[in-house]
Amino acid sequence: MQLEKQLQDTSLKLYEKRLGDLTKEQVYTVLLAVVKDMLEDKEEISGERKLYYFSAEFLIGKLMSNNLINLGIRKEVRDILAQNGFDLAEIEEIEAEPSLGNGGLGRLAACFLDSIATLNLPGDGVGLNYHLGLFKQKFENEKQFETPDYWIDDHSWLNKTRKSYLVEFKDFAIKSTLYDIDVVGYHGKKNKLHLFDIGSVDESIVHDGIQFDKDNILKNLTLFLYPDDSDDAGRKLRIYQQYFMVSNGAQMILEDLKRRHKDLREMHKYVAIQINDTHPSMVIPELIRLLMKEGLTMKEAIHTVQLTCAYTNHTILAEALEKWPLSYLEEVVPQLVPIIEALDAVAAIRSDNPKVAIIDNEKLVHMAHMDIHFGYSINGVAAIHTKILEETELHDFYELYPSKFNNKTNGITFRRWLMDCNEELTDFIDSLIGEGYKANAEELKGLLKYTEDKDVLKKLLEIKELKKEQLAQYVYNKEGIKLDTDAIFDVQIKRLHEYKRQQMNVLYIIYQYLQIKAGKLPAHPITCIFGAKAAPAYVIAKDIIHAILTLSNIINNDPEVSPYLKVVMVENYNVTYAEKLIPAADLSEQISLASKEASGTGNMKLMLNGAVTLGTDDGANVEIHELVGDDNIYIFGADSDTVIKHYENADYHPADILANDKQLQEVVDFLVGEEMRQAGDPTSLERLHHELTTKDWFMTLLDVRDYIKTKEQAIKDYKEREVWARKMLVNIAEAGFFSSDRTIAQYNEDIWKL
Ligand code: 475
Repeated sequence: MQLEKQLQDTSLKLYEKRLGDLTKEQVYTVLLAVVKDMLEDKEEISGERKLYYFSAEFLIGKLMSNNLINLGIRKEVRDILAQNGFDLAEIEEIEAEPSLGNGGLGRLAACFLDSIATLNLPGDGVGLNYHLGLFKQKFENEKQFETPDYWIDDHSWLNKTRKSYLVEFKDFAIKSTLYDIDVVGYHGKKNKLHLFDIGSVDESIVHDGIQFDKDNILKNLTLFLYPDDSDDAGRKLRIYQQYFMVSNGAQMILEDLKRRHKDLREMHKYVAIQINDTHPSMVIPELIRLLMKEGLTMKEAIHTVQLTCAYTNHTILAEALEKWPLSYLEEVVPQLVPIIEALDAVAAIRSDNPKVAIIDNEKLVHMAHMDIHFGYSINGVAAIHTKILEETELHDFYELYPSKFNNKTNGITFRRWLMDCNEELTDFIDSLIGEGYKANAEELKGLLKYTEDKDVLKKLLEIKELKKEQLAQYVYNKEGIKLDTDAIFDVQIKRLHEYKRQQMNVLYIIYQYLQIKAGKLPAHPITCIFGAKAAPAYVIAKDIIHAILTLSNIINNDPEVSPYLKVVMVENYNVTYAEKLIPAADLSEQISLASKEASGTGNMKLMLNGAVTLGTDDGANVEIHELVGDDNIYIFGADSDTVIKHYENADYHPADILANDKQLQEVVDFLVGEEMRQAGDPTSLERLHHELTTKDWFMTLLDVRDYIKTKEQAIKDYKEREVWARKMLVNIAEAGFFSSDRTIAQYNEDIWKL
């Protein structure tokens, strides 16, 4: 009653009309105003000791439905809107998605904020308010093009605050503006996401897709997430962005401590800082610098900073481990250089091993090294990842600081990745085991008692069918492609990267196509669905997209083949699309080269929604495998030890494999055969073919045979509907471990101690 009145009153105030007479856009604006008021009134979580989660990315996605769920009013709002002739789902679609992240790392940060608030822990996010998030992907001539993604409009969740700090660079100083987004916990109080910005950013400098003048910092500082760093100007802009983020965050933290009359020498008693990958690593020297300005000696400053900062590593890929030339830092933030040199000197006293130096012989600053020396914790994001860090990648550091290392297997928030995106499944689970699992995810195990219950299994299949139909409708509206919901929905959705091996899936598709052409039909029709963006400067990744789109044209238009095999790559894959694809997936493709995927989190979301994993023993797949057992997962491929040995011995050569496998050679050569050249761009296809046959750095050909075989088995098993439904049930039941509430409880227990 109260809520209905609020909505009607707001409707009259804003539009002088009753709710039922508004347009959908107006209804969205009214709902946003009411929900923002409710958030405003929520109490903030407080405590002596507070966490600041520093991250260059917060891939929050749309927030309306999540906020309604966490405020506990979603059903009520839906009913009120229905009475007034509106469908809540349609209203929620209107919100623009803030794409403030690339993929897993950014989405993890968003899930963590949800869980931190839900567990009633005082913890805020600190990041940047990119005016244009990650680019919007467009397909033209079977190729990816990037266009700007404007997401900030009059009605966003951003609240402009009065906080502002002066950030000094070598040649100028900038005053920041702080925007906050309220983060409300599930049936709980709230924290904040702080996004820093400047007033002078100029969106009109963007031209020809996402090009812009990289040297004009006042106009471009917070314009884009991860500007293209393939040139010097782009790399320097990243340093500007990173320093701007951490200097603002550090100033905000110290201001708060002073307001609370705390002794800055004891900052570590009141503050924990989690450094999400190395993008915020400059927070360490910046805090030291600011504390020294406040009168601490360098020794005192280092002491308290070292007890405040903790670092999470998300990848072992060399390209993602940031190393900044000291000369760049001198050009952008010279005030940090003497401090970093001092830290390097302290590190050199602790160990004379050149492999753990902060500044190397080529005068490159290794950001991760600084984090490990001057943080109190370093964690990997899945058991196998942490083990590889300890034993291989960061072994010298592990010997130096064994007790700093710990594992925190990633997790996902069930509020978004079950309750929000799959209400039908949520309601069904509620009816079987009650709602306790929403606060204590381990209770999902209660579902295991239904593994022999035919009605339950049947109902699970019906829900999956329904979600597939909903997806088919959505895809048809967006892409104009008709999906056959009887087919297996085989889903690979993640950033495009060679280590994730979308190209292996491509080879499978070619293999299957050639089989069908030769009259050998698959056990069951299969629809291969991709969603992925390629980094704008990553040429081979774009070639892989081109191969997928070209193949999909050939296959979908071939009446002989398309009843059995279809290929769809959805345009502009983002959080919103993920929320539609995940509940509809049958098979979850997690096929990275073992040792390379730190954890993966899509694997967890898909499992929770009843998809069965087809994957390598990599990242969190290993833990999924242990939980569900051999019968409920399809594992294939070389293990991480084998892969690491191949790299050490440099003895992997794709040509050796092709020389002994005529059929595989034929499959690979199809990429540059007549059909593909006619339908696509020969230059791009040849480049991909050349890469695969001469380098294949991520060992596609090593695993592709086992992959094809295992996938064929999965397709066969899928036909046994009840047996398959049991696999689905076990996956859902065992997904409780992957709740980010569990992950955050562990971070707090072992690292933050809030
Ligand atoms: C891992 N992003 C996943 C996920 O822990 C893991 C790096 C440099 C610049 C921009 N973005 C990045 C990542 O490294 C990233 O997203 N890493 C991912 O972190 C969360 O589940 O395996 O690849």
